[in-house]
Order: sequence, then C-alpha cells, then structure tokens
Amino acid sequence: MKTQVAIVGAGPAGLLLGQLLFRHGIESVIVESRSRDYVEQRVRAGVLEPGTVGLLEEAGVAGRLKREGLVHEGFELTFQGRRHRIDLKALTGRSITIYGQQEVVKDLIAARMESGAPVYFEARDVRLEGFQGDVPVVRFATAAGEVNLQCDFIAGCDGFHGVCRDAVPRGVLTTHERTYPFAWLGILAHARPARDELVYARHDDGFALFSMRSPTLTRLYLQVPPDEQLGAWPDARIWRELNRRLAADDGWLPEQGGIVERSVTPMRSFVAEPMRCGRLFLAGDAAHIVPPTGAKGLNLAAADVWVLSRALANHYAHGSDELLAAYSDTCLKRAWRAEHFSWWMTALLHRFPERDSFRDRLQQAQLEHLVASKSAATTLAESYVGLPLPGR
Ligand code: FAS
Ligand code: PHB
Repeated sequence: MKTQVAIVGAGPAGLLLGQLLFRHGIESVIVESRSRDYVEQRVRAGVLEPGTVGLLEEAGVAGRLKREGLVHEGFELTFQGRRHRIDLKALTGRSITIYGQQEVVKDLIAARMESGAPVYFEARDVRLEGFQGDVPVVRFATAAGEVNLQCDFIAGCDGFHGVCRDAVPRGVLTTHERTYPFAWLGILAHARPARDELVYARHDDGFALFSMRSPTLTRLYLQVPPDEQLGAWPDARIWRELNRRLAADDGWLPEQGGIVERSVTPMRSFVAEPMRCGRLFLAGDAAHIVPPTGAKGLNLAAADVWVLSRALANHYAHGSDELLAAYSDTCLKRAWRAEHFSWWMTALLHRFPERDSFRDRLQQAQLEHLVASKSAATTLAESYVGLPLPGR
C-alpha cells in the first residue's frame, strides 16, 4: 500500500492532521492501535483555546462544537477561603471554549469517515522503518493480515506511550523531564455544573478543579498521591474532599451526582528534542507532555499539526521544504512556552508532600499578586488563552 503521509495514532493530533491534509488534497492513512469505540470514549481534556477552535473551524469539523461548546470569558482562583475571577475577555479580548476532547475526537472521526480517507483501528504490532532514508514504511497487522504502508512522510501522533518516539535511533533525541510528587484523580459526574466558569482551588489539603462538559455533566479533579489507587477513593470520600478544597466564604459547593467515569492521571512535564528525525515528524503527546493544570495538552497537539500540515502543503504544492526544516524549532518554541506556564500553574496551586512553610508563603504571595495586579493577571490570562498559532 502507498500513501503520501502515514499518520500513527488517531487521537486529536493524528485525526486533526489527517483532516487538515485532506483539505489540502494530500493523501494520508491513519493507523490506530485501539478500537474506534475506545478512542471515542476516552475522557481527557476539556479546554479549547480560541486558536484551536479556529483550527477546527478551518478543518470543517466545528459544527457541533459551535452549537454545544460552552464559551467561557473567565475562570476563578480560590485560595484562603476567597474566590477571585480572572477576566480572560477583559484582559486579552479572547475566551476559551469548554468541549470534551472525546467530542473533538468523535467529530474528527466522523469527518474522516465522510472523507473516505483510510483509517485502521485495532492495528497491531506497528513498526516504523526507513524514515532516515527516502522511502519510509509503516508495517502493521490487521484482522485481514499484514500491511506494509509505503509513504513519503510519517507523522508520529501516537502519544506518550506510543512507538514512534522510541523508533528514533538512540542518541538522536534529547529529552527533558520533570515528574511531580502527585497525580490528579478525575471524575465525570451526572450533575448540573452549579457554577458558570471553572474554579481552580489551592488548599492546604491539596489542589482541586471544578470544570464541566455540558449542562448536565460536571468534570472535577482532586490532587492525590502519585501512585494513588482508585479503590482508595469511594464516592463519599471524593465528594467530601472536593467540598473541603473548593469551599470558600460564598458558601458555594459543586452539585453532586452519579460518577460515570473516574481515572488517576500521573503528572509530568516532558519534551523530546528535536521533534523530527529524517522523514518522521513527532507531534502532540508523542513529543511533549504538560501537567494538565494549564489546560495545554490538547491545544499544543493541535498547534503542532497545524504547523506540520502547512509545511507538508508547502512541500507538495510548491516543492519547498523550508517549513518542514523549521518544523521542530517552530513547535518547540511554542511547546516550551506552554511547558513553563503549565509547570508554573502546577507549582502555584498544588500542595507538595514535604512541609515547606517557605513554599506555602511563596504560593500565597504569588496568588495575592495575581488577583491584585492587572499586569500579573494579564500575563496569566494571555498564557491561558494561548498564543496565536504560527503564521495565523
Ligand atoms: P493521544 O495520546 O490523545 O493519542 C495518541 C493515540 O495514539 C491514541 O489513540 C493511542 O491509542 C494511539 N497509539 C498509541 N500507541 C500506538 C501504536 N503503537 N500504534 C498506533 N496507535 C497508537 N490535557 C488537557 O489539556 N487537560 C486534561 O484534563 C487532560 N487530561 C488528561 C488525562 C489523561 C489520562 C491523559 C493521558 C492525558 C490528558 N491530557 C489532558 C492530555 C491530553 O489531552 C493530550 O494532550 C492529548 O490527548 C494529546 O493528543 P495526542 O497527541 O493525539 O495524543
Ligand atoms: C477539564 O475540563 O478537563 C480541564 C479543565 C482545565 C484544566 C484541566 C482539565 O486545566
């Protein structure tokens, strides 16, 4: 089998890349190890930057997003029993949209099916070869047998635990990593979101986040120890701890409801440099990971594939490889900005295991400054709504 671009992974990065390439008339084949149901049900991110919304509109997949997405013009910080609103719209002129990652994936898969472009789910034993030469090949097994997919380029969009980054020969990549001494326990509850905007809470017992997915679905997170087991968190304990950490002097607390999904997500910062090896281009979580405190993961993945789709379009339309040559540097510049912001938000809002009164006071002082200084709040708001995409 031959194609122009082999895309490994049908998460947001792989699917959006496939759709952007299709709009440019560039052929691609997507190879995904999980089933369609699995990738469509996986509950993850929820905050879309305006740049990401614009990309999904350009990709022609934003119809439901525009109908069902919840536009938020701010969010709240809660600390020392008080709530403070960060007015994103007033500070930056831009807003964010709450729309579950699984909904983005469903919309992208539906568009892929409609385009008729190939996508292989439940592919097994995916291997990459020849990408340091001129004829890369992606080999994989399907129920119908072995497939050898010859291509011009491979897009490694298979996430942090995929095979593409590991296929790069030893010594080519430099990795930079920080692991955090805590994780997030996330739940999805059948409960009306009892507040209009997100609430990020710093509390002596640990971080908590109130978010949402729809008028009937609330999304909530709790900081827990890094190797926490879900079994240690019966529903009653989850709600008790959420209420303790989200409480403030206004008396508000989230509405409770049946928990329909729960997971523990480890927290790490990670970057692999460069994001390219020959004709293999890494994008999204395959290249970098951020702690979700800054709501950057999904948005960074979208930015990477925007840059890659434009570079590939230039290659095929004009025979120019200038943007392909600049791909890694262009993406890493943005990725490191998001890595810093996500690390900073995480350090600001989480409770670190070792009792450290100096760190506690630094967190308090930073939070007080953020809600007292317009310039400090503007810096936070600009990072949160995201930088404009390269070349847009
Ligand atoms: P993804 O991991 O989404 O997709 C990679 C795809 O490749 C998957 O479908 C996988 O099945 C497939 N794959 C893996 N190995 C393969 C192989 N060998 N062959 C073929 N396919 C293969 N970000 C936020 O902004 N907010 C959040 O709250 C948040 N919560 C998260 C919770 C969890 C549990 C995780 C893991 C991540 C979370 N993230 C969050 C980050 C997340 O949203 C990512 O940034 C986003 O999924 C990145 O998209 P992709 O790069 O497409 O990677
Ligand atoms: C979410 O709604 O899943 C969400 C929101 C904000 C974050 C992380 C996750 O920072």
